[in-house]
Amino acid sequence: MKSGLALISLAFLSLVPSGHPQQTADDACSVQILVPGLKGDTGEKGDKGAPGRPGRVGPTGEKGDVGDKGQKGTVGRHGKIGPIGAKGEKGDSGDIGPPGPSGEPGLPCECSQLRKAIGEMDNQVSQLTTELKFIKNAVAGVRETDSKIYLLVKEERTYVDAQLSCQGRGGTLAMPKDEATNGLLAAYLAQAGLARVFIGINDLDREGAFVYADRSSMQTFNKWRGGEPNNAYDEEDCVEMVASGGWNDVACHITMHFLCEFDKEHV
Ligand SMILES: [Ca+2]
Ligand SMILES: [Ca+2]
Repeated sequence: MKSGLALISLAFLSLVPSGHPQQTADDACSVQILVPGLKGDTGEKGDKGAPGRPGRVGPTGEKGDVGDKGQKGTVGRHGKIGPIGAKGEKGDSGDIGPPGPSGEPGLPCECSQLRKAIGEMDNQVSQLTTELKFIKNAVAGVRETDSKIYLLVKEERTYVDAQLSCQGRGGTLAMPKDEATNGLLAAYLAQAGLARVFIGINDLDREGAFVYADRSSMQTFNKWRGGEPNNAYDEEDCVEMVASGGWNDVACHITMHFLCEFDKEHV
């Protein structure tokens, strides 16, 4: 091919004689055909190229042989404190030490006198307790529970005057609120030989709605006698206790003895 494309200038070869060194004006009008020249000499070696990209990770190799034993390490940190051990057995007693120095002389002891005084006071307290009990039960004739003291007043009073009398003494008409207290008062009444006394219960505010003298409402406990309260003659708004301990509504204007009640906390 290249040989086929050899530079040929037909007109130039035929019209320009050889040895004519100068181109004429006619050269500008000549037809030129360019063809590749012969292969040149080998060039110089180029500069070293940039490093290529890392290749892909190869497959896992086979397990190698066991290596040699390493060197001994340094001492480790102290471990945690362990649990407290069981108590050991008691050891033998030590030898007796030498006697200590003598103390300073003490004051003359008055213990025997103090003991004697305390003993006398104990006797006095005991005697006073006995006397107080005698006065309360035999002279004043009171009865008591853990929290209350009861006094039977042998004076004839209407219900209202009886309540005022009890209040004047620092208490109120007796308000039995449980079986034990009611029984204590019944025995008190029977021992005194009385048939009936006023106690602190009434329906003065609202007919049929009996409340205690301190206006507290009746709870589950009551000791009404059979058929009572009957509000007889439409005038029974106060309450008496009879010797058996039973209750009965009666007229407030009649007079009879009465039972007072006192709080031990306020005595
Ligand atoms: Ca009534
Ligand atoms: Ca009645």
